Amino acid sequence: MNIQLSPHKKVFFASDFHLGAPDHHTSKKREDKIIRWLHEIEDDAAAIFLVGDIFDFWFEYKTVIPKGFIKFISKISQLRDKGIPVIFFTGNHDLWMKDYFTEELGIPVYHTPITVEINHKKLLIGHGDGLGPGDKQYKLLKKVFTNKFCQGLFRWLHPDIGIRIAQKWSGSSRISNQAKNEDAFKGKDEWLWQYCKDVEKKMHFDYYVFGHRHLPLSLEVGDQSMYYNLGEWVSQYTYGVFDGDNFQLAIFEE
Ligand SMILES: [Mn+2]
Repeated sequence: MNIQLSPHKKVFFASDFHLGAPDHHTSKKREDKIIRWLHEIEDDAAAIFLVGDIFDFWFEYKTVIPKGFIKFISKISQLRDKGIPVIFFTGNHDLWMKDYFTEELGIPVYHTPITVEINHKKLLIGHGDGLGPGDKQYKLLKKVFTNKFCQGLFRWLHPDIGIRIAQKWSGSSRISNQAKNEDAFKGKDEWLWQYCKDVEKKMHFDYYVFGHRHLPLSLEVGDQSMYYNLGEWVSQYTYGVFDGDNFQLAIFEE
């Protein structure tokens, strides 16, 4: 993908909205906040990358999608009608996204990191789950989650049952992550940072942009190379903005 920015235009990045969690009321408040953010940036936006875990759970049945999120989806639809490219990535919570958003709104959905060139700067963008060393337990789980047969079995459960199970599971994995203090900065053991350094040895990127960690980070990968983690929107409301020269992390304050 190649983007050439006109003067005063910028590219925006955000991840880990976790819409739907932890309950309907809290999620609705967050959804409204995201919409206000999108409204604020839309005049400047040359493109908007939503880098995974947009939904706390998402699954596309053959004829059914999960209820809810209608205001968020309408806002995205409005941005698309204005001609603003919106790019989705799946995260570990919504990896069951298929072609619904592509067919309805012309939004590409990526399941793995992609290379994007913006004003001759090279960016590697992805959610970040399952990359780098370690996290063997999740990597095994991802094999089950992405297995066609397992997905087929899940699809045959009635959505009222399947989605309830998935939401319970999603909530419990979040709580156990908090208990393990997964969200704390791990210093040189930050495995996504290690992943960036490994890639950089073979191929240069000016910017590595990931989500998944729920921890806003800006770390040097090498000479003229930075790793940014976008943080999350459950309590921090952080996003990335690139104007063609500088990448910055910002907080949506209103
Ligand atoms: Mn997440």
